Amino acid sequence: MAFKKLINGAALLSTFKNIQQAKNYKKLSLFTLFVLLGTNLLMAQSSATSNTASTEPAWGSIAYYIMLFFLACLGVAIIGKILKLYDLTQKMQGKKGINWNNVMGICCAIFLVAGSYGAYWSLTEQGSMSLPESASIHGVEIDNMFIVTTVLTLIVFVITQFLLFGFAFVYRGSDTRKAYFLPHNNTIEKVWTIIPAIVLTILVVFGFFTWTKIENSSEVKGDLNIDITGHQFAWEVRYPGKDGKLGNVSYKLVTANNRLGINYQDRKSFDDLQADTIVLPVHKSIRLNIHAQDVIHSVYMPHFRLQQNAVPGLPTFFKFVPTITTAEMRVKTDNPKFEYLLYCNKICGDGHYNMQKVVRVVTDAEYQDWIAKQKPYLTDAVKKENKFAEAAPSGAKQISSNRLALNN
Ligand SMILES: [Cu+2]
Repeated sequence: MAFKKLINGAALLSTFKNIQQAKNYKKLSLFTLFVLLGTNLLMAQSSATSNTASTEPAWGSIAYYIMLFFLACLGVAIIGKILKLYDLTQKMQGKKGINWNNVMGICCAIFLVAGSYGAYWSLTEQGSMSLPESASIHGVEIDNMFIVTTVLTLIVFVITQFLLFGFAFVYRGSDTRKAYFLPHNNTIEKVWTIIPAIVLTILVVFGFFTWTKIENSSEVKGDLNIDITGHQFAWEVRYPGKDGKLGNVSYKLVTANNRLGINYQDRKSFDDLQADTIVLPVHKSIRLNIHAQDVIHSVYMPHFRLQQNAVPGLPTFFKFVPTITTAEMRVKTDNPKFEYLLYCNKICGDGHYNMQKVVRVVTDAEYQDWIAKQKPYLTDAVKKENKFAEAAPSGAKQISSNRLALNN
């Protein structure tokens, strides 16, 4: 209410002669308020940027673009008013006013040219930013699919935009021409229904076969099994030990010392290793076993064209073969600090942004070196908790009979 009073007050205080003038003052005071608010917002953002010593300039903020948009609208409105005024003056002088059909037609032609250039600029400037070079075998197939779809939609886009705005310009309203009324045409209906249906069917079938090939686990035997578990807000990575097999896990077994709920009744789990970084040997088939402990997360590795949801209670997996080592990619991208990254691609809570992990693709020899240095999950604390017998590094009898207590 106070805000409304302020606005009306501003209008009342002004020396207006009639109601229309009062309304204008009201609009003007609203606009002033908006500009003030926008300026404050801009200044606040610019000071926040300087405080955090970020390199992002103030003009990169959303407020700036909103202001720019309103300014552009204002510009268009002013030009419109001037034209209208000119039109009226011409008519008052008995001359022919502005031909608005021509104005609209030319506007459509300008929009076609400017829009086409905008689309071209966007494709050439930003197209290369959309996805980095694929670093996995199946990634190349996904990229091919992406390119085919983009080219097809681009052809349709160019044809339809030229027809739409070209017709609006060439056949703009004229006193000498009468529009042809076309209520219905079966041939046109058939053409624009059947052609897109065929093209879309080809694309969907193409996609279906590619996806089946990627997902078909029976064809590829996983050379390396890695468990990846998402929880708010981190990823846990588990590598198999010398036996090459991972032990079973169960959420019921999760404790402070056993955060993955590894089942230590399962001998395969004795040598399972924990790792901070995901290190992958190049040209080997990797099977990521994906788990979640609380909410839905998503394993997303854009360079490998890999994304799979991590769903609590529903373990999933994804198989892929990395083809380019991190060192090779550093040369290719001319960036000595380049790293492959794993992100969480589900907004899973306020610390979601923090769910990032470095993925390093290395040669087989480098991988063997690295894996030899990783520590097992079976620490002394876990052994104590599970009442492992003293000095029993291998063999099934090292677990005491009290281990069922874990299930409580
Ligand atoms: Cu997450």
